[in-house]
Amino acid sequence: MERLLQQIYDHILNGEAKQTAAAVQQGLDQRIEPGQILSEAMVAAMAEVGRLFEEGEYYVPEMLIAARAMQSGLAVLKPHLVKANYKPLARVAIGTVKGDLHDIGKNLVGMMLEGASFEILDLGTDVPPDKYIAAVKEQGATLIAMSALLTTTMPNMRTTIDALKAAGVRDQVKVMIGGAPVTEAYAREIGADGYSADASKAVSLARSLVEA
Ligand code: B1M
Repeated sequence: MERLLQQIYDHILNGEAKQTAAAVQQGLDQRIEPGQILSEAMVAAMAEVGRLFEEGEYYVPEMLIAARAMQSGLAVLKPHLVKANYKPLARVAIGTVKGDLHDIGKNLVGMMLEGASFEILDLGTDVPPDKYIAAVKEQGATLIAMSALLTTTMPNMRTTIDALKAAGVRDQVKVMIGGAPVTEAYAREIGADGYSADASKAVSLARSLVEA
């Protein structure tokens, strides 16, 4: 069993999507607990991917390829996690803010969060404030993750936070922000709960926000 979990871990680190899916299926066939496959092989591999990225050994392409391999394994695993009543850490509504169509960074953050046991509601790009509000009110999101790549769309992060307040749901949800032009100081200025510079740090930030 340990050998198979190690294989899944290695396939993810090497970005081998087909092999990851096949090894996850093999694990399920051998009656390994879905939660164990997720935490001991997949989440562990994505944590290592994050570490390698922070150490400068992996770059965005390697991280993306590994995240895609993780997702192919997750597609096989998900129905079994649902059956086993597996509880994700939190439901995260992620999107690129209104007016902004850049989604590569946002998708990477979403994949890394999914690899760390968060449930992802992907709201897409060009997301107006009312969609974030609906994700909280109607879908029970407890964490909002906003991305912006343009200096001209950054102010829509503030607009969204203000809209969450006006809708009376700001205290039901944590808000994290990121994207190339965004800074820690800007996060503080607009009343977000946190900022992260990259997808790996986004995972530790999200964990600390849901634990708080
Ligand atoms: Co655009 N673009 N673009 N573009 N584009 C930039 C952002 C730009 C810096 C290029 C430049 O001029 N040097 C510039 C912005 C200038 C500014 O505002 N200061 C720019 C511009 C001007 C534009 C247009 C206005 C161009 C035009 O039409 N005249 C236009 C705007 C369209 C719109 O959005 N309304 C536009 C369009 C496009 C394309 C459609 C062609 C394409 C996007 C394709 C897509 O996303 N599907 C595109 C691209 C690819 C880029 C660059 C080249 C690359 C962005 C990217 O994907 N990086 C970009 C230049 C650059 O950044 N070097 C540029 C890779 C990605 C992994 O990094 O998104 O930074 P990034 O995400 C990182 C971190 O920022 C962080 O984690 C990620 C991974 O570590 N992160 C988060 C991101 N979101 C996070 C959220 C978090 C936490 C961390 O928590 C919630």
